[in-house]
Amino acid sequence: MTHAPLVGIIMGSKSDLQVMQGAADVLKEFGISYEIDVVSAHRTPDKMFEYAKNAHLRGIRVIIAGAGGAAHLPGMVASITPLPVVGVPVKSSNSIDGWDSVLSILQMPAGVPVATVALNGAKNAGILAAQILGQSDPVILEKIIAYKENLKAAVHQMREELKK
Ligand code: RP5
Repeated sequence: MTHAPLVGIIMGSKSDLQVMQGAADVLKEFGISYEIDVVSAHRTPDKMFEYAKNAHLRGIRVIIAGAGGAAHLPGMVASITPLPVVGVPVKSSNSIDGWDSVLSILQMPAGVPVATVALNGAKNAGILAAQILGQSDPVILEKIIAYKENLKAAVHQMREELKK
């Protein structure tokens, strides 16, 4: 992406990339600039603090944060940044079916929201970030409207195929 990034995608480990790539792919599809980085709440807390403290000053408008296990990254980033944070619970291999990741990200205290998507739901995180940006950018909004039209058309197609 050539423009200054509007969305910051961060994850607790490079092992989360396979899932988090889903958010990047959607943003690319919508033509939205993003940056992507590994920021660990537990292993690089200073970097996490610095990232969350400065992201809005660098022009980032939405943060998508993914992590697995004791997934504190999205919540801790949300506690520092004024930006909306979309949290992606990543099912890490040693997890208890991913519930650890889901609950760590979902169960935030009142006052510090994280918009939590489904387990491994990075694609929806990308769409949600686009929708947030679309509220102040008519070009992105049009793309989201077209995207939803395509979803509808795909279901119509399914119905037609069933009739055959
Ligand atoms: C979390 O622990 C990461 O977000 C990742 O989902 C999980 C495993 O990390 P690695 O051991 O693969 O670095 O911090």
